Amino acid sequence: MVWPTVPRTFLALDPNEHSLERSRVVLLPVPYDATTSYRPGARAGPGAIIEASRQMEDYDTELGCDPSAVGIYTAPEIEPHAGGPKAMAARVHQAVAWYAGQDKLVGMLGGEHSLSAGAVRAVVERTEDVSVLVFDAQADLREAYQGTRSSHASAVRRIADHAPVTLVGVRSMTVGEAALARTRSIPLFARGPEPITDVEAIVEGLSANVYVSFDLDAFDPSFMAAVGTPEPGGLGWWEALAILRAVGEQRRIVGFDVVELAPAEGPEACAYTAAKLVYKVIAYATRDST
Ligand SMILES: [Mn+2]
Repeated sequence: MVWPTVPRTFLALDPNEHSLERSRVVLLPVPYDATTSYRPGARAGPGAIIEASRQMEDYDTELGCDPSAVGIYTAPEIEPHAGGPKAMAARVHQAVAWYAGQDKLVGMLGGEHSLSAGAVRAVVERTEDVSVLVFDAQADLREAYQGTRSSHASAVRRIADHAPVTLVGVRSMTVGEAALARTRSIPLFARGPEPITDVEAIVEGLSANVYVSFDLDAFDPSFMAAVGTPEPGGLGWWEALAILRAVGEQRRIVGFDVVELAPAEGPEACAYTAAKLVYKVIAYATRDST
């Protein structure tokens, strides 16, 4: 085509230039929510993130580079599985394993948080010494919730079945979850009245390889209201990015997800913020190769 077009891809990147073969990063949209117990709608999250990302600009002012230079392939959406969250996580596992098997850095766009366990499993199966850094307002450590062990409320518990977990941004949990975090010595950086500034303490507890699972409700709902379970007193934008930047600098990010955007529950700006977060994680994770 000789006329200008705007592709329906992440950052509106040219799909010929950013083909699977030529890209270092694969973004995998998974439009699925079924176990969401408060405000459903995360199934619309991946589409909203990609749509909003088409308005973003490519240069990273913080790092002084073009993170998209590594190649970012927007993969076809995974079809939802009506058999339930466990079957859906298995489908995610299958897809992430396939892309990761081609040496791609896979970023899953959710969708509800229960999907992350499938992606983590795929990464852990092919990479040694992986720990998972989870950003979340809730601990999500329940063994089961509403009759399933694969609920969004059990998301971190199911991740922990595959790899050690560090939790950041938590400000809501049950008595049982608090006890479990203590007995299992899960590093838990709760968000209180002050911002989390002890970045080194977080990074120190992580393995050489890190999978980042980012539930958007970790952010403060004042700028991230479009989530299923908004919780006051969350992380600030640069507060979270400082942690992610340090992880990218001191560890190898081997996979990530950004989940739980429920676009209908908040201002449209939330989808843009989520898209920008995805781009920042890509930037921190691939910085050496740009
Ligand atoms: Mn969660």
